[in-house]
Amino acid sequence: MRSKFKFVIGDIQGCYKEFKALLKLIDPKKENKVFCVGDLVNRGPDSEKVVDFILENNIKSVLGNHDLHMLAILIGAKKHNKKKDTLQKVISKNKSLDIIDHFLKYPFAKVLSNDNKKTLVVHAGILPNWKLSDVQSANDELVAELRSDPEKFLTTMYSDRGKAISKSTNKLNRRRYLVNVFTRMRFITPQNKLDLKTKLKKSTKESYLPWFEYDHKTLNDVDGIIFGHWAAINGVTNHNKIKGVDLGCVWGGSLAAINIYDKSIITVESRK
Ligand SMILES: [Mn+2]
Repeated sequence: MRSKFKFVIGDIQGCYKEFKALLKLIDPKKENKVFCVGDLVNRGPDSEKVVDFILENNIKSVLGNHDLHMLAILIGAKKHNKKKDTLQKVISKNKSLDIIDHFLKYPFAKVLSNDNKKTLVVHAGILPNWKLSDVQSANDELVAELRSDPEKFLTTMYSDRGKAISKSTNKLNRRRYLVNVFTRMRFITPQNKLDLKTKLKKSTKESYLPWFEYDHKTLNDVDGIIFGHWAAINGVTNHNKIKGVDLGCVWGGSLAAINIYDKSIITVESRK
């Protein structure tokens, strides 16, 4: 069966004008053929307009770190940081419950199927030793916990937990680590330890490599992986099956969409 989704859109981060311009190019008939890679909001100028559009048009996405951050603020687990966050208008909209309801439907990982081909979408990345079933069970575990007690989840998820989990890891640290893998990871060691500080192209720490440079077991089960989150690499992975789609629109780059059928990329320049 053909997926209704045809394009995966990169990190919008409140860049409403560029988002609308991109939709005009890739989905002129408004058939809602797009799936987003997360970080729909924050840092950019028009998060409240993006949120309105997302809710009105039932746009689907995986969760990014900024989406979780917005949820944490809306639910009262975290304060809006005036120096960095640009979510004031979202908060004052008086629509918190609708926004929370909508974003809580988003998973951390999603497989889009098209013509017997499968594309995995995540915000930041996955662990190299995970098979697709492991990706799905980690996703299911987080989603179940987030939906059953959002307040507790969003209050306790913040941590730079980068140490890999084992069977003995307690539930809270396990959850923090998995959230970091799906929504914040860039560099990782062969032992699955995360460097959550470095945002550049290269880690200064020895033995840390970009997560997509390892052999990935999931690639035995899917045909490709699409991720966002890492504007500094400008989508370049030098990997024929793992593609980055965050071209840093909010930082003056561009907003991109990848066609999951032919992997072609369509971009709209930042209007900043
Ligand atoms: Mn991100």
